[in-house]
Amino acid sequence: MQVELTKEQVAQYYCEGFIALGPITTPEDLSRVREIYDELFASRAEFGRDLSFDLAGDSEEKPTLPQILSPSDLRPELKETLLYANAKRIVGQLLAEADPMIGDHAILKPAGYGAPTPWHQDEAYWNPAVTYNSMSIWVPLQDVGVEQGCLHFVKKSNRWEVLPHQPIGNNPKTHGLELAVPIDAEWEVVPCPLVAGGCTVHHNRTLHYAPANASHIDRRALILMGGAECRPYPGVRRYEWQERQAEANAPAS
Ligand SMILES: O=C(O)CCC(=O)C(=O)O
Repeated sequence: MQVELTKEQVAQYYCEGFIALGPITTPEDLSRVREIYDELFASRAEFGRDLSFDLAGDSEEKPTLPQILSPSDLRPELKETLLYANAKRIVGQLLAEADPMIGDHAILKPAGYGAPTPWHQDEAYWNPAVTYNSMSIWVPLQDVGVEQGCLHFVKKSNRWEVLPHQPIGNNPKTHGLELAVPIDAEWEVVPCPLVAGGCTVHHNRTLHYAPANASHIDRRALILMGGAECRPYPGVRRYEWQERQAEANAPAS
């Protein structure tokens, strides 16, 4: 099974900043990925705070949005799965790159108390001196609707600059970011429910969010990120929110 994007899907990604796809892997492959995913989250305490933390708060006991960075470095067999091969194909087709680079992370929204992932643009997390052309392929490992916390996107926000952000709850000790300006009623918000092993693909500037998990099943999502070579940002840009986080989290001297 090899994923081939249609011309319409490629055009929609560039025009609207995201696309939603059906399954990009087989049930057997997905089941193996889910098994590895669950093992990773069961042992997340061992990975240290550089690789595993609460994105939305600072609770070690009961994180409301636990995240693991680079799961395929921790479990290299993930790289051998059909899911990763097809994610790489999607990036390759959207960027016309034969061998695109790819990284990953994983976000779990626990059943019943998984926090919302606030509105944000991924680029707000990255180096302000650099311009990116990258994308995230967001794969739920079970069916996901609005009740479980599927992604929602603002159509055509991929064409915007990076908007002002702040740490979640305006607490600089928090890892996650949220938009620091109000949502405009004119923005066209599109929820993207998916079947297990389906995916959305969004650009690094596309505004997105995911509601809390109000259901009784954990929402497991694996996110593969791919991109083309970065270029220097044309101009000067500072991300004051990153500076506040760095200061708040610096070791006491
Ligand atoms: O999984 C989530 O709740 C958020 C994912 C996200 O923000 C992303 O993939 O860029």
